[in-house]
Amino acid sequence: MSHPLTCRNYIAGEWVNAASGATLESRNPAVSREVVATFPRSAATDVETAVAAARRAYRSWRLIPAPARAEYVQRVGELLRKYKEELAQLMSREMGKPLAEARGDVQEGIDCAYYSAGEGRRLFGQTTPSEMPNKFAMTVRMPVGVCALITPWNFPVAIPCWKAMPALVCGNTVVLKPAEDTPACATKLVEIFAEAGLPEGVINLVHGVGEEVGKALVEHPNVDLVSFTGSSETGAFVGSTCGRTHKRVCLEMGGKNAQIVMEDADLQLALDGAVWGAFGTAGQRCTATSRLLLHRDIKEKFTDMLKERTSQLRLGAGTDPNTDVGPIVNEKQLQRVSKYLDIAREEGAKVLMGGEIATEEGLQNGYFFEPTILDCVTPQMRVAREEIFGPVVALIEVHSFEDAIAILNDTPYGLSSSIYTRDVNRAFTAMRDLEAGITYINGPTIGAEVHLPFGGVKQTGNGHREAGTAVLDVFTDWKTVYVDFSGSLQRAQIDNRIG
Ligand code: UN1
Repeated sequence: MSHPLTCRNYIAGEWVNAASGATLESRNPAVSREVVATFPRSAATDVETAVAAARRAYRSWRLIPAPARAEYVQRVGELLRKYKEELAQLMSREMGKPLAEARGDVQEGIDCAYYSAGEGRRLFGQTTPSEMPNKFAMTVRMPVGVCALITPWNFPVAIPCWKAMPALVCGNTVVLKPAEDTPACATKLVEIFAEAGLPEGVINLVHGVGEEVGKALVEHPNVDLVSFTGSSETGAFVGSTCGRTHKRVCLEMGGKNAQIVMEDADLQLALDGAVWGAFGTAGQRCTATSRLLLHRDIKEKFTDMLKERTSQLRLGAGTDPNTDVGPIVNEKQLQRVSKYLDIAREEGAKVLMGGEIATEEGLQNGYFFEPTILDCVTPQMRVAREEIFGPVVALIEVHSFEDAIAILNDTPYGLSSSIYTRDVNRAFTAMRDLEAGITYINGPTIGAEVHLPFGGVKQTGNGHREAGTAVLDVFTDWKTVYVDFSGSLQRAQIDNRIG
């Protein structure tokens, strides 16, 4: 058991405690009594100083040329490479994901740094003819201002990077409010931004509880934009508050992602995808596969294969290299998963495998839930409709391709989707008809790459996308510029018309 780390807020280039001096602790979910870090329990006054610092810094940061801003982000990427292993170990300890996945999380941050940095030399606008002679028309991207970034614990490096890196390249300044479960990961990440030499106030970090710090940020009149990833319940509050206070808001919320396995699929490939999609990160991804829609002709065979493979998964601490499935992040989430199992049983689903909090030797001090397969699930059941965020997958039998598409779409969410089939016509039809922001053909529902848009339709989001060039539309405003070099007044729509 190592000594707990002391995390602080980072405001105007200084590492500081909360004004009140209050602190909280993060714990290792594999060994629940081990304190990983203490961190400030900040309040509205701390948010006030952080937002003021970001506002001051914005005045000069927005004037630094985008390629130069991007160079800082490039440097953050290089430093992330240097600290990759250290950060991955810390992440595994603080939120439990297996080391290989924690390394992937940091890698996603590195990828995002290099990709976003390249954007500093593009940030393309458009030029277009004016309807007048001797007049020029174009669009340029302008920064939005002070951005509040509210991020979850499940990707404690990748998601803050997804948001902060493009925000900074676009000329905004940032106040990051990370999840209370992963303060040490956020602190290390912001230390890296500081080491890259970013001017003071360009990135600020305020730790604390969502209802206190997150709320104060979302309500703050000097915050111009909120980018939020988290639960649908909190997202509804964030969205409505931003609506009321006229802020731009980007919301990434829940998913109830499904993988379809048709009767013509490569079953071994579909199995690999299902196990990775359902149990990777212990199902704690918004892209996790929580429903498997199995064609009736292969359902029995595929279910046997799935049971066999699932029974081989090793539950354990993320820091143990033999672990396949790590713990649930905290007690509250563990209870939530457990509650869904009660609901599943009451609704008449059959627990084929798992279904309990793990109590074996070595696991009983952590928050471990057995990898769980639910059978006889119907699309109306709550376990088929609500996000569980744990290692639980629901099997639903489908009778045809059309039936599979309809059931996949029969949820309020629309983040990720997948179909395994060898039929190219079905693959393209699925690509068109699945109501989701992301569709994988012959691949699992997880594993998005940073240079492509990420986000969902329906209740998953609010129409914005992260990553790819699409994120530029979140972090910039279009300015339309007309340059009239005719030397006389030219009236649009009136002068210079043929009739
Ligand atoms: C999330 O779960 O919030 O596509 C993000 C994936 C990862 C990102 C997941 N690259 O599964």
